[in-house]
Amino acid sequence: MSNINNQTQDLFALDTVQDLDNETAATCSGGVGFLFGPDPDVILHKDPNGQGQPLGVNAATGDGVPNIGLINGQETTFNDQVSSITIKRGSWNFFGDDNYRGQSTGVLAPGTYNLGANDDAITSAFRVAP
Ligand SMILES: [Ca+2]
Repeated sequence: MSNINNQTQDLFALDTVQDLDNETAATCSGGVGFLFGPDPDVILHKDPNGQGQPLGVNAATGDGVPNIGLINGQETTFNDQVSSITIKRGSWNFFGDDNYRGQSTGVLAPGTYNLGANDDAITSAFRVAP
């Protein structure tokens, strides 16, 4: 009888783990970057000057999002559509191809940037420094 009760409690513990928010889950899994978090480190915008549809990005230093057009196997509408970037935390580099390849913006500190030559080209984002 007590064994059955213990098993029930373990199942509830698993449910609690699944309820962790994305940021906590990312931290637990080694800091994998993610999109759509509630407190983004970076906001990608579809229009210049921090305007247009936003996409929140989070990642630990030394990590990033290898393809902003794909998250959990689902397509977003942001690949090659970003025109400005607001960095709230950290120093970041943005790349024209997936997996941090191709033409890059160079390392950017917190602030809002219009992408200019990289307009509608960004595909991946990497956090270089805290
Ligand atoms: Ca691209």
